[in-house]
Amino acid sequence: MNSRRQFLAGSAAALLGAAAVSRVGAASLPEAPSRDSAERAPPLVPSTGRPYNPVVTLNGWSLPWRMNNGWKEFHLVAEPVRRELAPGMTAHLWGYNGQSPGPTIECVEGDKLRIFVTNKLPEHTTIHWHGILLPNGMDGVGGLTQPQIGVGKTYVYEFEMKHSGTFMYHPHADEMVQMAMGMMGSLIVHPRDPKFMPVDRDFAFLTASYDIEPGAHTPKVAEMTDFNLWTFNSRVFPGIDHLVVRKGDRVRVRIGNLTMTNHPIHIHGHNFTVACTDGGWVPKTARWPETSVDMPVGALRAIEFVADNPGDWAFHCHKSHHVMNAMGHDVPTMIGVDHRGVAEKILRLIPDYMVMGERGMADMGEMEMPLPDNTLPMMSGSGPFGAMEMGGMFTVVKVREGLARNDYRDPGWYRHPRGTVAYEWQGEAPPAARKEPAARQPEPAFRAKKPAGHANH
Ligand SMILES: [Cu+2]
Repeated sequence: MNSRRQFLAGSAAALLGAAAVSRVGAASLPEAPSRDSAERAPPLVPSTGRPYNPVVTLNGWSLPWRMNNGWKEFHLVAEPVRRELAPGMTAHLWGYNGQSPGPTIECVEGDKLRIFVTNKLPEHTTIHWHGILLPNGMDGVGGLTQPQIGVGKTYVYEFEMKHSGTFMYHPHADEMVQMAMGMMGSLIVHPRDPKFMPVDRDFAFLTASYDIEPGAHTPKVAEMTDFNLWTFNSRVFPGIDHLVVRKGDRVRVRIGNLTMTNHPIHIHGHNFTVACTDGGWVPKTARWPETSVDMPVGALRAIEFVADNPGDWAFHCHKSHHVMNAMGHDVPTMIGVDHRGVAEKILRLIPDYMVMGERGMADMGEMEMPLPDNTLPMMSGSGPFGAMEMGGMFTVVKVREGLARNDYRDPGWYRHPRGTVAYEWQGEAPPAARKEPAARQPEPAFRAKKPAGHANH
């Protein structure tokens, strides 16, 4: 864990950070803690203000604040950052306080918030507080509700949190560019009564998509549809934190979608209900069981389930091209094509050439194809049974018995009880059950009149 201002997330200092009061006085800017690592910080337990059960931000952290005469003061710095998408690939993005996404802001219903926003980008920006009911002039729409925050300037947003729930923040200035560059963060408002909608573990992340050429670092900001990296909190499998939960825990996962398409997020081994949207809590009588939730663009959903089924459960977007990393996808389907003869000829010209796809594309999960620097294999990651052939929006919910209450450490792979894993049939292969095909009838002659020139039409 690194920082520019000796902010040691994960240490006792980080926990005290929430209580840190400016030494310079009330008129000064609050500290703007910063991180340059994609490592998940432990939940930020509040030591000032109203109590709440903090969230765990996948590959992220929560922003410490200071109390100032009844106001909770945060300081966000919009700036260029470097984000490791997974080991082996770093992107040059724009974000907040050293990372993209920016730190999660956590507060409590009834809190008075004062958020300082300093702009260290090369162009103007604003911040919109998505889903929050607030005075119009605090809504952060550049040109409509406020002037743009110029380069080097600091603006102050002040509003009272009137409702609890699951929200996010992002710019409303040069939006296409600034969101394509990764400017976003989660905004969690805890209920004033900690016994309202309680859960044992509460995770949060945002989806983001990027179009970064293999070997490049900076996303193509004018891309509208053809993204090649699909991320949870600007990380791709196998770089995304696992969700470690204790058997029997009630678990909430808060998801926000800031990509340009929808994501059906799917869990294995459990079913869940949608407990909250960015419009508020869903009454219990209005919930129904699901195993996938379709995440609309520009929306948030908090799903909840009881983790009653021990194991390593896939948790992923169900669009199969969103569980892949960067690849060219104008690839012809080669299944069933024998192109060995061709490959030999090509190999004489291009020594690294690989024949792909004649039996499907699963081989790519294991292939060591030479890649340019700073890119990731299309599918990667290995599990206890071999290559997992995944990328993008894929991670694992690890349900284990007897974990300590605040233990989020990786427990390793699940050890299946004897006799509970799919196994290979060792007996005789059954005889082919197919009947002899009936004698083929001669096909009727097909006559087509082909145009032989342009003379006749
Ligand atoms: Cu998706």
